[in-house]
Amino acid sequence: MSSNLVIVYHRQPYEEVEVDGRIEYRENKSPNGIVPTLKSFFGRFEKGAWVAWKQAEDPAHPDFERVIEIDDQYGKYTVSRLPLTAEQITSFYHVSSKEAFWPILHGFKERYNYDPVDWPTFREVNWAFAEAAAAEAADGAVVWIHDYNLWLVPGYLRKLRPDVKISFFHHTPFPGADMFNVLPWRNEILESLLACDLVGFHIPRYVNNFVSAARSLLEVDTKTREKVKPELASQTSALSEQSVPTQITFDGRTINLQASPVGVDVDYIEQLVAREETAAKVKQIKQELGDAQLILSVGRTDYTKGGIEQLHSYERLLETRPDLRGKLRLMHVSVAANSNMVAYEEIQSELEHIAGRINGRFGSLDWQPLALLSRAVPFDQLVAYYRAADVAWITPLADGMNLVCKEYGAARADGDGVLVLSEFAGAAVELYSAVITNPFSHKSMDSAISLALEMPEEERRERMKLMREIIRKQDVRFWAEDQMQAFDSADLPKTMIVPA
Ligand code: GDG
Repeated sequence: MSSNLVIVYHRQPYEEVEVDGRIEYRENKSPNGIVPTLKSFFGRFEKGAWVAWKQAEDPAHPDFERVIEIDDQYGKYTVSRLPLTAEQITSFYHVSSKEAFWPILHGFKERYNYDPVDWPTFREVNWAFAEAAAAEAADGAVVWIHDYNLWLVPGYLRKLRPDVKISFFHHTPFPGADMFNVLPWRNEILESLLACDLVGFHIPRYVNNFVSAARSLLEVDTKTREKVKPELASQTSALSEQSVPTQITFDGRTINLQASPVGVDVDYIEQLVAREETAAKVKQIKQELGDAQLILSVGRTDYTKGGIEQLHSYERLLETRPDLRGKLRLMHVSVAANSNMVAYEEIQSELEHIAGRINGRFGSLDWQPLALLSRAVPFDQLVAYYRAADVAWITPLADGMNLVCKEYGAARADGDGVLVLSEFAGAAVELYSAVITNPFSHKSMDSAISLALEMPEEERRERMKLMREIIRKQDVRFWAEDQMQAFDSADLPKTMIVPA
């Protein structure tokens, strides 16, 4: 009971590597993404702890140390590893979280798989996380819980430790009542979230949706409603909102609500871009391309990321524009993060099938229209691709934020490059100068990619300049400050909103 900040996130904050029979804890392979960002918060608190799970044959007698001390560039912190059986992991994570919650959060009712959900196991695992967090937290500590697979932790933790400040951040979209209420456990989930002091989302739309779901089921009251800052209320995105509630009351308590978009580490990405090795990689990529334009698409293999719709659009482009054959390359990086899940394996084979067909239909000995990469690319290599790509094509069907598009902008210190971005990515609310497209419409997808490929340099630079200003301003440090401010005070963070 001694940590002032306890981060509760299902994944461990490092990779375990066995060297000469000893376990070493190493930085995650991808130094980008959310894990290093979360770890950087430890530097701001006297003592920090992280709670995650680790698979064990026998959870009562795990074959690993439950709590370990880490001392890395982010300082000293402890990591509590909850021993879970393979069955518990499958049930709580792969089934309940990924097959039932994930599709609903992203608006895919038809993919929602309700029957296999074992709710008692979900409760049991969330209870174990709450107990581990309660054991780590000092008096009045901040306990910061992440994402929907830990939805019940706040409610349990409030019972175990009424003294701690509980904050919950949603990395996914939050759907409106019509969609959320498909979940039969809706009341229990909402009551748990309303046991928090602060509930955070990327953008105002998700806050509004959360309130709509809460209002539909519980006696809640929204205390204040403020106008969304003009740059976040642009009409270009389907996810824009004009006003947003900032507090909700339930059961005699007031819960702060926050819309705070996660940013990327612009300084780090710019440093990578400035390296000589990166310049050499970019040169090599360009040499290999010759006169062809490079279109880059990066995302996890997931139906929400819209990879299949994108390949169909590319096929239509090559079909209707024979003049472009030989003059384009699409690099489609689609990495599976959840192995052994049927839904993802199906997407992977569908992607391979369409990619094979496109290359077969249009390719030749000298020209391959597309490269499909199913393995993770090292981040410094990815940055070289960002820097070399004429167009970044990021068109998820639904996405809480999407960091890839921000990484692309951060890598374009040269001021060139075009971003084609889905209006259903949270980032579209901020990055209004991208070519915004609707991935559900063939017409919109096809015209957006054509526009991007043909855009004059002056316009490209103008749009990129506007985009980079926002990506730089609302970077990962800005998000961290916003979170700190929100933890510190009962007042709402004012960075995203102005009084009505
Ligand atoms: C969830 C929400 C929200 C991808 N391929 C490679 C690689 N990546 C890295 C990217 C980026 C990260 O993975 C993906 O981040 P996203 O934000 O795009 O997507 P999710 O994983 O779905 O994240 C999302 C996010 O949480 C944060 O709140 O934005 O909406 O779904 O950083 O660079 N990295 C490397 N090689 C790859 O091949 N090294």
